[in-house]
Amino acid sequence: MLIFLIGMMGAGKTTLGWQLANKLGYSFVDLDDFIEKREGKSIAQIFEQEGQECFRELERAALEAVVTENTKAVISTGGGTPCFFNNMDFINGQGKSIFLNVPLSEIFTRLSGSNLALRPLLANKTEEERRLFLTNTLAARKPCYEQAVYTLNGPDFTVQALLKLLNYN
Ligand code: SKM
Repeated sequence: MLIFLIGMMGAGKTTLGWQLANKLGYSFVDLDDFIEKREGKSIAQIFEQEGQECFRELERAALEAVVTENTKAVISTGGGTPCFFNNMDFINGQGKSIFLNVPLSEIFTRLSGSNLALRPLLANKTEEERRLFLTNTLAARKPCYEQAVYTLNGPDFTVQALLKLLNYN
């Protein structure tokens, strides 16, 4: 069984994915970390040196590799992963997808307190530009995220709520 967590940056995919994997005794894969290890570069370096288009190709290839290498895993995808190529269909063909739906205001607050240098799409933007970017990006991505099999409404999530959703208890 493969379980994919999807949603915007700042939704909590990595933290919750790790907790869920631990609880289930599954492997945990953070797709951004996987890409960084595979390429030997940070996500920020890939964006800077090769551009977003190249990153999206590496991301798709990484998604396929993770699916090939794992049978029981919780996979926290990157914020944009489901919205490029046919990645969302691919994800839904491989396992159970869960959209972590967090209100934009909360995402904005969380990301403002994070290290923006690690988030190339937000780095070098003013607060106003970040707000506009996140507003537009969430609006554009939502129809894609909503193709997930399950949606969990935040801002905060518990492993128990996830397990219940997945019918594991
Ligand atoms: O995959 C990384 C990368 O910074 C792009 C991204 C996005 O498009 O929302 C989110 C991150 O997880």
